[in-house]
Amino acid sequence: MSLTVLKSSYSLRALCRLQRIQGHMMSSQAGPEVLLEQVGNAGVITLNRPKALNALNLSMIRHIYPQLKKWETDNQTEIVIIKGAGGKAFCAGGDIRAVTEAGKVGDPLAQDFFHEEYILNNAIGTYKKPYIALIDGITMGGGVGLSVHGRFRVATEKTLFAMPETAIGLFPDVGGGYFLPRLQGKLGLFLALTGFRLKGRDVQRAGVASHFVESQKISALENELVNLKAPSAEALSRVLESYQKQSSLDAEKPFVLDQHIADIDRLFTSNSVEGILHNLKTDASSFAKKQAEILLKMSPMSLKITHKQLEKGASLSLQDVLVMEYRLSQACMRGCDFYEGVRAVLIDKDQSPKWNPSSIEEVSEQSVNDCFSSMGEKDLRF
Ligand code: QUE
Repeated sequence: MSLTVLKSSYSLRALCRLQRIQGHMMSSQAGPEVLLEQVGNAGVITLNRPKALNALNLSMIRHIYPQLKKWETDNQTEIVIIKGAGGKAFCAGGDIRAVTEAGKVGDPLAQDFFHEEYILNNAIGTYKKPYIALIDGITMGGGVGLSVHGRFRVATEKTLFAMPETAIGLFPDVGGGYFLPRLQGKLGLFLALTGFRLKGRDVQRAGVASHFVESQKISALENELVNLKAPSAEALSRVLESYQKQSSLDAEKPFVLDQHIADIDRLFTSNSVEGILHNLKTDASSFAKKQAEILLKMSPMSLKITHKQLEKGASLSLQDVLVMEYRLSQACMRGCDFYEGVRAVLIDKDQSPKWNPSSIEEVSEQSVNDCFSSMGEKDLRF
């Protein structure tokens, strides 16, 4: 089968050394789920499951990781670019439906997926060459893990960012425990507990993206990046800043949370989820009431895990956060809310999960602490 990949998207293709390095055949006609190419000076990763919003599965992780490590020491590769195919999504998350199905029948995929995903997240966070994520579309959960730890993250007006895991009985993983508590004030905890969605320029204003460039300029930007002769971090910054300067879309629009940021810092400051809910319920503002309603729909167990995850993560390295999150992922696989959340949101789509325990008050401190316990030999190691 012939695999001609994305050649036409590069106007200087005659000058580019374009080589399809590796791809995974998903099924007979669907083509590779991830494209790994050398284009000019760059290693280019294209997440290529557009019908599934480029959701990340274990097979994609197993193709990306070894190639990323090869590029890290390869003399011909100066930078790495990651993007999504199809124009709609960068990556809408992990293929968690497959993970929960594996978890139900004791298939090792349920461990391997998180294990290998977090190893990949760490490889991105510690990458020795400039890593540039073009997050031009939906970027949630697992997609955030493929971008946020990299040196450059370019948002567009099509970027939709969220860590929505408390809605499915999980927690904001892929290093959420590291980057979220490092956002301004209590913004990260707010995003983590409520799953609030940030769009376009606001993704940069929140500190998740490093740059904002209009979507229609992204392919020209990519072309310039792959053809840079000496792509030092400074040279890349200059190119990205020049594209950013030429992108005036929504420049005058204030940050969506401008009016609420002081309230978020005040209301989300508490050493417990119960305390935050109390703050929200007793506040006079409609914003606070709305956030209380949102939190009451989320998995109570997930909310308590997430609160502690970010509290601990604030003073841990990315590696130590990922060790903690791997323990949490396996605790969620042992519980029931993750299965019930995926059923309600992704399978039956009834949006009516029956959480167990069903209220915050019923979640014991002990049961939360147990999720953070060492797994000894089975712990994630780097
Ligand atoms: C909350 C989530 C996820 C979600 C929806 C939520 C999530 C996730 C996906 C997703 C989206 C498209 C896919 C897919 C998974 O949706 O984590 O396989 O094709 O991965 O409300 O946490």
